[in-house]
Amino acid sequence: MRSRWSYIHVWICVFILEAFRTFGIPSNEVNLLDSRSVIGDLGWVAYPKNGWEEIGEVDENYAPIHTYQVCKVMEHNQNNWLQTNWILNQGAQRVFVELKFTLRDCNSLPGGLGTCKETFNVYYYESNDEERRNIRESQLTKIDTIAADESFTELDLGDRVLKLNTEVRDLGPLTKKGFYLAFQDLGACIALVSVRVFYKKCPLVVRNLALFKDTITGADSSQLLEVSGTCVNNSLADELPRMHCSAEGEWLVPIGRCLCQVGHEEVNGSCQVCKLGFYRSALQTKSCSKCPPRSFTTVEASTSCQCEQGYYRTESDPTNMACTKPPSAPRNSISNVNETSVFLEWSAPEQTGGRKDVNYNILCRKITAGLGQYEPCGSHVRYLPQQTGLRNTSVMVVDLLAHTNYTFEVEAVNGVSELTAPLRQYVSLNVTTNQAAPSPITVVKKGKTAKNSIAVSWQEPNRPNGIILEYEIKYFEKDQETSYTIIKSKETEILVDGLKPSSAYIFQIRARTSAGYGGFSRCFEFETNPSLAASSEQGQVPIIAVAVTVGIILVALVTGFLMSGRRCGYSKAKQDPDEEKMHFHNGHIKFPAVRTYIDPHTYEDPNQAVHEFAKEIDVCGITIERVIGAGEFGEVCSGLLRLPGKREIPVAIKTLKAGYTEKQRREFLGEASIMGQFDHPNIIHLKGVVTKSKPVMIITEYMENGSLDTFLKKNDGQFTVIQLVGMLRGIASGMLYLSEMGYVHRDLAARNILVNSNLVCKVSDFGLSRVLEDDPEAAYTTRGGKIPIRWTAPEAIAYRKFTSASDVWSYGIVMWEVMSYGERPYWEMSNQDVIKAVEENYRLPGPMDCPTALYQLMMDCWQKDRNSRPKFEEIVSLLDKHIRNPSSLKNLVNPSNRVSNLLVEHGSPEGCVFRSVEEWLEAIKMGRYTKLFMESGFTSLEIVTQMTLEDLRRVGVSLAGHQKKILNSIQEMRVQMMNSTLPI
Ligand code: ACK
Repeated sequence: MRSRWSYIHVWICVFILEAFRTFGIPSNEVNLLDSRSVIGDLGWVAYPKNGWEEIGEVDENYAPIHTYQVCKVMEHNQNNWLQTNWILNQGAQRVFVELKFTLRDCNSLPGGLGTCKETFNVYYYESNDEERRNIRESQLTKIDTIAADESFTELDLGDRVLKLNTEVRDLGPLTKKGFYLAFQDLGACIALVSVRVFYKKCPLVVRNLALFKDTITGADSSQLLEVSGTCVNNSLADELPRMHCSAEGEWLVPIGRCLCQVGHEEVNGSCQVCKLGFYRSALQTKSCSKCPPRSFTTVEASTSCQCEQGYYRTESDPTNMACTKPPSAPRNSISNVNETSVFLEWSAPEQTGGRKDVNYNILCRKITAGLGQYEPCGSHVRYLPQQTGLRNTSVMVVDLLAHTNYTFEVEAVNGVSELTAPLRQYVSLNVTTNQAAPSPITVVKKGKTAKNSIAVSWQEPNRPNGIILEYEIKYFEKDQETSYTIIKSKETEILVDGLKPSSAYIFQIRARTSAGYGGFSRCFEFETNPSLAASSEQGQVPIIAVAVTVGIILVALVTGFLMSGRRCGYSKAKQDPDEEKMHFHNGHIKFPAVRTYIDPHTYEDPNQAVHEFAKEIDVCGITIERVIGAGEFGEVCSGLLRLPGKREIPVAIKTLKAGYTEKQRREFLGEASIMGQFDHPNIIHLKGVVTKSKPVMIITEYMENGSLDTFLKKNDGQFTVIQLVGMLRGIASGMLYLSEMGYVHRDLAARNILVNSNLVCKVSDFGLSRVLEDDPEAAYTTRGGKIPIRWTAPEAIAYRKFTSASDVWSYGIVMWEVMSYGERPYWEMSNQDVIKAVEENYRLPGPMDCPTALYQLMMDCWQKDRNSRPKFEEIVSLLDKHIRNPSSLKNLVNPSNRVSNLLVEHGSPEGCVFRSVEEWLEAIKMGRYTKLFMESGFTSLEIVTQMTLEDLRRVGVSLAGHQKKILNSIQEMRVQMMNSTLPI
């Protein structure tokens, strides 16, 4: 037997050494026993003693290798037991037993051994403590019968083929602290090379920022243990993190997650602080972000960034938004006064502070006449659409008091304005309301009524807009409207007599202030009492008598009135000092203009004229600050003027240079004599003159933005159309005033308009001689006069016919200058060419982006026939309409029709019989060229009429016959257009 075993033994030793060089175990397995790693005696118990035996081998490091073998294949009834030590299960309920063994193939044994087995059994026995006693077989629980996958033969030994078997079995659920294993051999030839007992765990892991501890797998082989994780440092649970530990020691199905706290970000499974200059404010964001512009952090782990000084963030601003600041003040504010309404418009501030929520508030204050004190405007003033929180850059303020000075502050605010120191960013506008007629009377009552009379009373209008000078009571018998009577009264009641009994009369009443009449009230119908039968006949006599008497008086008065030279179209009959009575038959009321301009030439002594119209200013009140330009007679300076008892105001100071002649002095001061007669918000205002000391000076209001032409060039493209129209409206209003005063300017041009800080334009340059010595644009005409050709109407150039109508022509040129931001009219054409072109009915083309309506107005101003040109009154009212209805300015001069730097014929192309290039080409049987014309940009007849032979060649019309035909037709078209637009 010994000899039989010996060859097995030899093999095992070799094999063990080979097979055991390495062992390392997977991370999810925890050994409870590994026979290979036990240093000393294994101490397992074999029973019977001659069954299993331990072979004491050592590996190359002389560490013992514990191998048990048994090979009782030759003997019957084998039952050899090998029992391990008590193995603590360390809390595992399910453990694995890994057996490495070799097994001899029974067939390979010589002699065909009938008792030879090729399996062995494995059992276990649970106990809570180490019971050092033999365990009875009946107490054991069988784990399995183990067979070899590979058994070896004798031949294998020669080849040293390694046929080590590894079998793993699991046992459980374990309920006690530990257990024993027992191996039963029933007659096999086995070498149990190693026994490893282990349990499985799901190893500690950090998943989704949650830490899952080492977890021993469950007792059941298919059990999934749900395990809760704990959030790693500086993180918190979004949803309680959980995972499932499988029986195989694998983490499965993660649920929920942890997120880094704000101020931290996830880096390689842990939460790290945001560095300086970075922040994380929300759990939803993944990582720390750089501080937005204008903000910073002072500590790590910041959840937000602090704004730099002067910059702010509102509570609703997202943390990733740059810090912002309040806007700067609105710019380019303008006002347009219409009686007691003011239209205010401004441009958005230069700096919005980095925000899009800029809006505007209007502060209105009334300046108390005489005292110069401010008081709130009161609740009767209405703002359209509203007073505060305006998103658009304009507002209409209505129901102001007439003839009152107001100051409006337009304040720009944005979301952070409230957070800043109380520093308001605003632009202010001073406005003086005009005259406004009283509002209509709404309450009219009937008083005592008799058969021939009705007492009527009424209430003052809601908005008198001034002192009511009188009331006008219009009445007529019902259905006899064309024949009515008007009575004037200073009281709010009147007894109307001379009426027919039992008759219905219609009454309408209106109030008059210095601004004129307000609208009539609605019609009120009152009836006289019936006459008593007895007295009715007699009653006729006095009525007729009264009527005849009144008729005679009326005739006399009408005659007298007309002879007295008053041109009112009505007659009046005085009843008492406070009442006038007038009868009308389809009459009109007309009020003549009050003042006219007086030519200083009419004064023998021009000095007298100066002192009549201009105030002498004490030179001590004037501080000259700097020279702002050069005038014809000397320097123009800016400075300050302090008049006694008044606050200092900025002024412009025109000086008369030393060494002047008396004529020059007269002419210089002549301008003041003219200017001093004007008082209008769109005419430069004369403050006074200094004649008593030298240098002689003319002091006017200071216009911050200087002359209009330079100002527009400097701000090319900066204004809205409404702002430009506002400027033009101002100029037209100033010109209307001058024309009503009977003053013809003769040199109206953008260079002679001054602009203040509120974009209010004022007409200036009122030369006395009007020979225009001071205008560099003025050129001598053939008739000797010096005239600014480009701005002057043809009749004024030709025969010096200067009228308000010629001023209207110049106004058209100013419109063109304004809409083209200060471009030079007719560009570099010579004066002679301009005169010729205008004579030939050519006109300036519409400026770029100019509303068609405005270009049409310019063209109207350039009508050859001066009587066909619009009057300034019409121009003002047309511009007002456009301001009130800006959509009327939406239509722009068609850019394809606009021929830059090319004059257009007046009235074209409406006079043309053709409506399109296509139609025209078809008509002359040249339709084949339509496409070529279009592609070359000759898309409108207006452009086509400018075409030359060269243009035709470029378009691609190469046949001489076709060129001739087209050119002839163009020529015809030109003539047609001219004829259809030439004034009759
Ligand atoms: O275009 P400007 O700056 O505006 O240069 C000319 C210059 O003086 C010579 O006329 C300026 N100027 C004239 N009157 C005034 C004024 N009332 N306010 C401000 N500037 C003025 C003009």
